[in-house]
Parts: sequence; C-alpha cells; structure tokens
Amino acid sequence: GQSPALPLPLRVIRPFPKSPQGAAHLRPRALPVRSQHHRTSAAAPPGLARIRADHERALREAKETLQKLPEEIRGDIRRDKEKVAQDARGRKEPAASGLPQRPFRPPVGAAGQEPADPAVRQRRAKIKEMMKHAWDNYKRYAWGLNELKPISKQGHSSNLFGNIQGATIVDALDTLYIMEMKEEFKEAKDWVEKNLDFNVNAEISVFEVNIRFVGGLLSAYYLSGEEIFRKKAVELGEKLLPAFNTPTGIPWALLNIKSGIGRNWPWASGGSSILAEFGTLHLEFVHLSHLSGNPVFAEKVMNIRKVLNRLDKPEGLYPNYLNPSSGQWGQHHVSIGGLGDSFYEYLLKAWLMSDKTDEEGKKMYYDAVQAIETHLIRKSSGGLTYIAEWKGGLLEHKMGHLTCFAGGMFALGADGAPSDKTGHHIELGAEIARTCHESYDRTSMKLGPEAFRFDGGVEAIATRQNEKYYILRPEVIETYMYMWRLTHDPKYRQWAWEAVEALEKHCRVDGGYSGIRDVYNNHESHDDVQQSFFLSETLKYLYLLFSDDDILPFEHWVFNTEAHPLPILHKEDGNTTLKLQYMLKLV
Ligand code: DMJ
Repeated sequence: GQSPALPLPLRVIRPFPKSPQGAAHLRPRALPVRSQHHRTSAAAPPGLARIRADHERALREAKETLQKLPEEIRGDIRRDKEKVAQDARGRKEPAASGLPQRPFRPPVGAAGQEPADPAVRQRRAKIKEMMKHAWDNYKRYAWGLNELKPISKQGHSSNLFGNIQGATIVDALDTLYIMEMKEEFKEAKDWVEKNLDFNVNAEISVFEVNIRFVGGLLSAYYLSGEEIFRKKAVELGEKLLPAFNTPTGIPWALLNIKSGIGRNWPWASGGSSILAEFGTLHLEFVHLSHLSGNPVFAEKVMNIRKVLNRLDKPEGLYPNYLNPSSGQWGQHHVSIGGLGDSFYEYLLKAWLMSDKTDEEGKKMYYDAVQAIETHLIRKSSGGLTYIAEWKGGLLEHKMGHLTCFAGGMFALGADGAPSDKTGHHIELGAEIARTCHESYDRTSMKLGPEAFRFDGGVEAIATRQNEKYYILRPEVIETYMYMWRLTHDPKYRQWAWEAVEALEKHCRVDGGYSGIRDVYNNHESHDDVQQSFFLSETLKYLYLLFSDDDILPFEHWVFNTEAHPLPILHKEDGNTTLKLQYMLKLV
C-alpha cells in the first residue's frame, strides 16, 4: 500500500493496436502527463468523450511508433522496462533502504570437494536425492505455504507462524545452497523476493519465527551474499522488537507483529515466559546488530542475561519458567530437553561465535553444565548415561528426543572446558550419543520415540502411548554429526546411515516425508506432516556427516538451533569493533 501507483492509469480502457510489438512500448513513455490527470481531474472529458479522446491519442501514438526504426522501438521498450523495474524496487524495499552499505565477505566452506571415498560419495548423493524428493513435493503440492502434508498432498499450516508463509522455503535455503541445488535455491530466492511478507496481522511464536525465519534468512545472506536476505532478516528482526516491551525486558512468547501486542502461552506456569524461547534469540540478534549497524538487537539479548544473572538459581540450575513482569522464576522445573534445551546451547555458541571473547556466556555455560552433571545426569543399571528432568528437587527418569542434542553440545564445548575436563566432556557427548542410538535401536522401526524412560524396569524405551511418535526430528543425527566431526569414529556414520535407511523405509511416501505415530509398531501410521526442520536440520546434518569437514568448518561457523550456519565474528577480521564489544558487554 505504500507504493506510488504505476503510471498506467488508462491502460484498461485504451484500445492498443495489435501490432507484433504489442502495446508494451506505448505505455509509460507514450502517456502524456495530462492523461494521468484525466483519472482524477474534474476537467476530464466524461464517459464516451473521454474514451474517444483516449482512442484517438492511442492511434496517434501507434502511428508515431510505426514510423520509428526497430532499434528506436527496442530502446523505448528497454527504457520502459527499466523504469517499471525501478519503480517496483522502490516500492518493495523501503525498509531496507536504511541499511548501511556492507562489503560481502565470501563465505568459508560454503561448498566443498566431493568426498574421495566412492562409498561415502554415494551415500552423500543419496541424501541429496532425499532433499530433492522433499523439496520437489513441497513445491508441487504446498508451494508458498508453510509446510507440506505429504499424504494428503496439500499445504500444512502451523499456528507457530501466524499467517507468515513460506516456512519450508526459508528453512531450506541454506541446505539447498550447500547441496549446490542451484536452480532450487534460485526459485526459493525469487519467492522470498516477491512473496515473503511480514506486513501481516499475525500472532506468531517469537522463538520459532526467530530460529527458522531470521536464522534462515541470515544464513542465506552469509552464504550467498544476496542483499534481499539481509534486508528481510533485519525487517523481520524489527517486527520482533515489541516482544521485549515487558517490565523486565524478558520477551513474550507470542507477539502480534501488526499490533505489537505480546502475551505468553496460556499453559505456562503463572504467566511465565519459557527459558528455551527467550534464551534462544542471542545468536540471531547479535548478527542482526552486526548486519544492520543497530545495537538495539544485541542490547535486548544482553539484557536477558543481565536479568538471569541477578536471580538465584536453585542448585545452580535454571528453571524453565520465568515471569516477565515480576522477574521471578515460575515452577522449579528444569529440563535439558523441551522448554530448556537451546538456552544452554546458545550460551556455548554465543561464546564460540564471539571468537571466544564473550566470557560471560562461557562462564554461564560451564557453570550450568556443572550443575546439570551433579543433579540431572545419571547412569542406568544397564550402563546407559541419560539426562533426567528435575521437578522441585525430584528426578523424573525420562529423556526426550529433544534432549539428545546435548551429546553434540557437550562435545562441541569440550575444547574450552575448565580444569582439564576436555576429555570428560567428549566422553559425555559420546555416552549421550550411545544412549540416544539405543533409543532408536530398541524400536521396531529403528527411529527414536519422542521420549524414553529409565524406570519401571525399562531403559531407553517409551512406555506411554503419547511418547511413541517420531516427527522427523534431527537431534540424534545432530549429535552424530558433532561426534563424527570431533572424533572421526566411523560408528557415527554407521548409525547415521541406519537412520537414513529407516527414514527411507518408513517415512518416505510418494508425496514427501512424513512423521510416524508409533515407532514400536510394525505398520506405519503416518502423521502426514513434513516438518520444515526436516529440510533445514535433519537432511543438512546428514549431508555434513557424509561430507569432508571443510564444508561449514567449525572454525568458521556455528549452527543456530535450527541448523542455520552463522559465521564466527573473528577478531582479526576487525569484527570486534567497539560497537560489537559494547554489545557483548566487553567494555
Ligand atoms: C527445531 O525447530 C529446533 O531444532 C528446535 O531447537 C527444537 N525443535 C525442532 C526440531 O526438533
């Protein structure tokens, strides 16, 4: 609505000559200024008279045109096209115009060599084929919508994104890029350019939109250098800012991005915000400041840390619920799975992404891991290490599929672990990987359940019907990827391949990939959803597992919690400018 009208007011009523050149060359150039005024001016000839006048003018212009040389006509057409394109650009990108110029640094390891070993190469090619199957079907049946229903072959909308559309496209961009699916990347980019619209009346999940849309756009920018992604990311980041308008600055979980009104999930303890949600904005928001030159994004997430650091933590643990008005904890439930998980992940990765200058993030991470080890990590009688949940001091001996990401996190953080604990943290990662592999191996389908228990005589098995589903989640494969990169133990590739075979056997259907309702059953009952994170995470981590380590190397990238790679802001690249140091509270 903010665009100036294109100068074509009379197009619909002008009788264009049916010349081979058509009418395009007659349009903006041929329209005298007066004719634009005809539309609104009181002096315009009414009704038939006006049509006749227009008709005569069109004939006159057509005659003039026919007297022109073909090159002149071609020149006119070119100029007209350029003008229309220019007008359209001016219309579409007003918010972006404020962004500072920024030289684009070519990314390190955005693509790599083919693996030398033919068997590995073949496996990698298979994973690319899976991506193609998922993408092609999304494109065929749900293009432009958020997700695909692969059985009913239609779009699936999740209320996490309100009516923001295109989650699968934005989530898949960087996977398409690193798999060198150039045509698909181009069509995804064109869609973003023409259709991705945040000017909608939508109540969205701040966390989900941040990790999938902001994260996806940031990665697409850092990989391809296409400005449209930077502009869209910053535009969306600005839309999320009103979520922080709470007495403490701890953001709301839900935000209407048109009205700027936020609220929390009605089920969350005493009106609380959720640790894993407000604690999983840091990486993206620091990059938004970095790319926009506007410190406000980084300030918002640094304030979250400040609030957390002022609070007492029971046994050094972070409860999952925090009230954004009072600044007090809600229920004392602690989890490294759902509701808590990526908060811990982002503490570690904030430190890594700052080129190990963010000492505060580092301390918070290693202190938290210490408390987790003491109070939550246990070993089953069968020798499996697991991470339990903590409810007001009592342990629930249950581990979620989501919790399995922690194996990769412990291994990734091993290098910086204090008091010579590097080997211990790698070992912890390996033990969690083994437990999570067991949770897959102990099902009929060799795919892991949503949650598994270590009580009532079972180990690594789901006992409740509503915990037996698998929705194409990535966490176990994610942990294999970190363990593979950091140890090169071939068992991780082996386990990942078992998962590929199970996905192909049970989740692949004609119309894409679907989740499974009960992985202990011999017959598939499909849930009919192809989650966008299957393309952004599961398939990307698999592809990296069967690639050499020089694709998205850890020295240069950290992955956000949706597997979107963000570059490390290296000191020697002049990235720790005063402003950035200020964001990270280093000055
Ligand atoms: C993804 O959106 C992210 O990995 C998030 O951290 C947790 N949930 C899904 C995948 O399971």
